[in-house]
Amino acid sequence: MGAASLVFASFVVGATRKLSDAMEKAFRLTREMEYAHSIASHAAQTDELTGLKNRRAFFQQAKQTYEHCKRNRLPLSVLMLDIDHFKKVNDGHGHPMGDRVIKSLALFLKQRLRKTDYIGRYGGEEFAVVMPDTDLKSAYSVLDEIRRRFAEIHYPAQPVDLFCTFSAGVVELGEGDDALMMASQADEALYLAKKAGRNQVHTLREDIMLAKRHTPVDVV
Ligand code: GH3
Ligand code: MG
Ligand code: MG
Repeated sequence: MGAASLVFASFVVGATRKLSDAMEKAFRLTREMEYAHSIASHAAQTDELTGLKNRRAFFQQAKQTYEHCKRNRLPLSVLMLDIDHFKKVNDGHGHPMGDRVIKSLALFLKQRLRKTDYIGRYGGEEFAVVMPDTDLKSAYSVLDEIRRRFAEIHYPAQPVDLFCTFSAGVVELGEGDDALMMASQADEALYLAKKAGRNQVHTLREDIMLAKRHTPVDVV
């Protein structure tokens, strides 16, 4: 009887150890899968060149911000930026220089915008920005200052250094029925900035534009 108990006890100990090993392995595999999933999901939302949100991820977040600001009656501004004469940069200085300018503008925006603002790479040399809790006048001022400073950067090149500018459009909550519509209105304002001579920020509101007239400087 004593021997049988001993055999049974050692069987239980062995089985418990195997079960515990199997559970530990299962936990480890689950953690590894979660890690792999988070890497894949980050990659699916991120633009490879700039590390910014890609267009899809940007819009997912923009929709949420739009709903939040609308529900809580908070101001919200949406911006669209496009580098001026970018084809000339690629044609005159090569694609790697073009990439460098895109990366530089992405970093420049990241450093100068607030932590709560977010940026998406909307297309090749186009960026979209959401500024929660920011009205049109403030968004316009911030962006115009960024535009002015960005135009001062020079990229060493031959025979002369390269300077780049961007044009931008800004709209605020109310100028569009949803996030997508706001982006399309900001695009319309951007088009006005291009048409007016580039290297400038436009809104669809005359009063804001009249408050801060500036001379465009087409430097590329
Ligand atoms: P505009 O002032 O009217 O915006 O003129 P633009 O020359 O910038 O016009 P457009 O938007 O047509 O040109 C954009 C160019 O950007 C065309 C495309 O080859 C280039 N491009 C798109 N994506 C990339 C990229 O990732 N890297 C580089 N180097 N070039 C890109
Ligand atoms: Mg473009
Ligand atoms: Mg362009």
